[in-house]
Order: sequence, then structure tokens, then C-alpha cells
Amino acid sequence: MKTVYTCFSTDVIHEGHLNIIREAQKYGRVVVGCLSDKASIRYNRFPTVQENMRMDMYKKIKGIDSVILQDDMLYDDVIGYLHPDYVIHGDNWKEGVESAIRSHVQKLLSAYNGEIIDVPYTRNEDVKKTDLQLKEKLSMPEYRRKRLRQLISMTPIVKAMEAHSGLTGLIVEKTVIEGDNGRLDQFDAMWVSSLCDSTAKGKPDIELVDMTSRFRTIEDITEVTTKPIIFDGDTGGLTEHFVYTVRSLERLGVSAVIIEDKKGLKKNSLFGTEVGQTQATIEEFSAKIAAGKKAQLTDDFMIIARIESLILEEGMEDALERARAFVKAGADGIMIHSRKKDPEEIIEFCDRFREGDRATPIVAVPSSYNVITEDELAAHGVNIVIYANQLTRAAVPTMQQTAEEILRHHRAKEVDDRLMPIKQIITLIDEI
Ligand code: SPV
Ligand code: MG
Repeated sequence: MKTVYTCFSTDVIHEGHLNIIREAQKYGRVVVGCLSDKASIRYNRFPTVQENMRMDMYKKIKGIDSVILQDDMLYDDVIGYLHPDYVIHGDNWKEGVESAIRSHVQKLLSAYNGEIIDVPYTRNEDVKKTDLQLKEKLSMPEYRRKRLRQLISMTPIVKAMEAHSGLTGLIVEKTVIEGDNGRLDQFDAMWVSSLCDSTAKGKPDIELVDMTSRFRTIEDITEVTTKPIIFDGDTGGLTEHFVYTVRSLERLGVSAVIIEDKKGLKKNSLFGTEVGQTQATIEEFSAKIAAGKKAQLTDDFMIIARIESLILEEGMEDALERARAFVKAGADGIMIHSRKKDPEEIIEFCDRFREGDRATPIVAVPSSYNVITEDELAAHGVNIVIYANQLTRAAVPTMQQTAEEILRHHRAKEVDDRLMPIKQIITLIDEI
């Protein structure tokens, strides 16, 4: 009897999956692989049903002989030990980024004369509706909010990219690449930066954009995306106001707020000591964290304390003392910031903090020390890396240069080659 293998990552079984099983049965005994939660995060969409429950769900489908766990999106593990005669899949994987997976599977199978069976992808209203419902489910506050904590426990390092609008949110949501090793890769989360949110509104990053407006940005993003959001809460404002902010963010489905231990007029950290900035005392900031934690209603939400000691040249000992105190006050994570080009002080902080605390998540924002890689950060105990402003910094020079050239040439012809074609911009939202 031949073995036919197919991999499912779905949370909901629809006609398309049943069709694959029916086709598979024609070739031999059917083994279904359940793509592990860890692999699903990178590959397709975040599972709303955990892998053990998905395995139970698949086992109940008629026509399946056995269900196994597939931990590698490229099928190396399963094909290595199962040696299926056939791998069956919807023919939608012939196109787009998934085609890299198909090519890899083909290579693995050809080593022993195994074959791929491509089944025409089922495109009916029911399947479309199920897909849409799954997406909707992931965008709901209760699913989105808890996703950051889930990611921290499931992946070596959570990768967050800044978003300040529906469009940039879509770019973070949908950008998927085939990495060097053939595996797909994408961002895990979004960072709603105070710098980029303010910049998009033409305002300086000094807590001038009010919370109602910042919440509006979050809503623009949540309307079109599903990935978890980390909100840059600046100083958190007055403690009496911060407790309301926590509740609003929870309601919006935000996963975490990061507040920094500064007081008075906040200026952007990357100014460092060039501008007057005052650090709050440990007691003052601990009280704000504790009040926020007390106000919090869900278990999922995280309040992360951002330490500005290295930015303000107050020294490593001060940074470490603050980190320990803020964790004691209830902080769910620590963000350590630096504006040095060399990551040395960040590495020292992480190593020394980890000596006494293995559990509290550490967040790093390598805008200045951008030579460090995600793997290196993870090796020093960093759990979340934030790319805080790169999309904004990419867009501004291009827009300025385009504006200048149109002025220079008194027409737009000269810039046209560099622009997205009109046909593409009018359908952009459907395409991305
Ligand atoms: C932001 O992105 O707004 C930040 C990070 O707070 S930084 O600009 O480096 O201070
Ligand atoms: Mg900020």
C-alpha cells in the first residue's frame, strides 16, 4: 500500500481540505501532517487553535489513516522519516512564495522517485467565507491581544516593525520573503512608534499628538491587519491618565504598551543628552507601573518598562537597578535603549540582567547599533526586536526627491520611471 501525505495548517476544515483527502484516498493510505504552531507562525497565519487540538480535529476526519506533527515548513522532517510515495497539495502552491516550498518538496521526493500530486484548489463561496472568517477572528481584540505573549513563548525572537497607518500596517502584515535557507519569513508584530506617528502628522515627537489621535492610528491599523501591536506610550503621561490609557489599549486589542522612565517634556531618545530630559525616580516610575498593572483588566496585556539610563549617560549600574526595581513593581518586560553605534552596552546589560532574571522579556530597538543581528540579540536573551522607524525613513527621502524633481523639470515625466505604475496604485490595496 502506498503512502500519501498532505500537510494541514488550518484551524477550520472546509470543502477544499475534504477534497484533498478524497483525492489522496485514490492513491493509498492517507497521512495528514499538522503543521506545528511554531512553523505556522512563520509560514502562513497564526493558529487560533493550538496544534494538539488541531491534531485531534484532523483525526476525526473520515478517510485519514493517521495524523502526525510536521515541525518544518519545508517538509524535511516528515519526508525524512515517512518517505511518502506521494505528497498531495492544492495547486495554489505553484505560485507566489509557497512555490519555494513546492520546489523543495519536489527535490526531496525525487531522491527516491516520490511524486507530487497537485489538486485544483477549491475556490467556492464557502471556502472564501471560511478564509475571511478566520482572518476576522484573528483581528478581534481578544485574539490579537494575547498573541504577543504567545509569540514570546513560541519563537526565539519576536520581530516587530513600525506601522503608523493602514498602509504601513498592511506592509508589515503582508510582507513575506523566501529567506536564504528557503524558509519563508515575515514580521511577527507591529510597533506604533511615537516618532513615526508624530512624523506622519507633521508634528515633533514630544507627546504633542494626543492619545485620542494615537488611538485613531491604532484603529486605522487594526481595521486592516491581524498581527499584534506594541504601542509606544512615551512617558505614559500622568499616572492618573495612564490608567485610562491602559484600559483603552486593552479594549483596542493592543498587546503591550512600552512606557519610558522620563518626566516633564519628553523629547526623542536619539537626541540623547543634546537636549534637556529628566529621568523619573525609581519610586515615581515604579508607582506608575504598579498603577497601570492594577488598572489592567485582561491577563494578556503587557506593560513594558523602558529604561533611559544609557541614553542619558547615567550608567550601567543605574540601568540594571532600575530594571530590577521595575520588574518588582510589576513590569511585564524591560526595554533597554541605547544610541551608541556599537551594541556592546546593550549586550552587557542583557547578559547582566539575565544573570538574575531568566524570565522577564527583554526588548531591544537597534536603530543606532544596527549591526547586530536578530540571532545575536536572541543569544543574549532579547525576546523582542523592534525596527522602530525604518519604513518612515525609507519613504521621506523618496517623497522629497520626487517633489524636488517635479519642481525642477516643471513636469512629472522625469520621475515616472521610479514610480509605481498608475494601474498598480489603483489596485494596490487589493494586491497587497
Ligand atoms: C519611537 O520609535 O518613537 C521610539 C524609539 O520611541 S526611539 O525613536 O529610538 O526613541
Ligand atoms: Mg517614541
